[in-house]
Amino acid sequence: MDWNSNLIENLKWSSEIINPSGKQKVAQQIAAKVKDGDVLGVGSGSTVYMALLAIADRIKAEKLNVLAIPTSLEISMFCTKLGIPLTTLFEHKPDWLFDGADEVDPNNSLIKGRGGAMFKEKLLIASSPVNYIIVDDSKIVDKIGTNFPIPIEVFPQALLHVEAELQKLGANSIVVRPAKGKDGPIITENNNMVLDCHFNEVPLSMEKDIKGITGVIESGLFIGYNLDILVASNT
Ligand code: ABF
Repeated sequence: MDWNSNLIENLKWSSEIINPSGKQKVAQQIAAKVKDGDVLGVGSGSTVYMALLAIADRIKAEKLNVLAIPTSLEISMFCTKLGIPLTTLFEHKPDWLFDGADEVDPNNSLIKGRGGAMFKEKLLIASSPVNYIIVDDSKIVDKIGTNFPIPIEVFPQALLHVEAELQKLGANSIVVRPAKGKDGPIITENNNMVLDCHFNEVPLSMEKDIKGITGVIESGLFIGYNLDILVASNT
């Protein structure tokens, strides 16, 4: 017997309401790249939602066989709502991936992780041969770390140890990310906490230095990955 999926179908998603035209154009470009038989890595963010809507239209109209590997539970539910079948990294390797970002510098270094899903996002980017990152012009910066802190997912018992080690790396502000709308810290899908950190400088070695701290699961720094940046212009 099939599950009654009304619960998921009735969920509302902000991207269905907010639909700026620049992002919409890039979402259509992403959807146009989909080929029958593709396994897609699906990141998070508003343009990702729009691209999924456009991809779902193509799947229906052209009866395409496409599988999605999602980076979060939220994206899994959105794919399910749209009728896009899911798979996992156990079963498939992505053919290509699309995702958003919070900052991009001229070397294509990124800060990601506003949604706290950077561990899975990085795992998918590392597993995928082609990665499209969709940003609007407000995300383009000369130096990453300008507007956004670097998010770091931390095993909770390691919090104080990681804080001390981050200070040694030059962190000048470290904040435990609070839960939305309630007391206490945000808890990731992996049952960890997120530290949002500012550094005066972010050298090329910083991603590896942070990852080298025992207790760090992953950071939202992406340096030296194979990325194609697609800019959705706001003008
Ligand atoms: C995910 O969504 C995160 O890594 C990033 O923080 C955020 C970007 O969302 P949007 O494109 O809506 O700004 O990609």
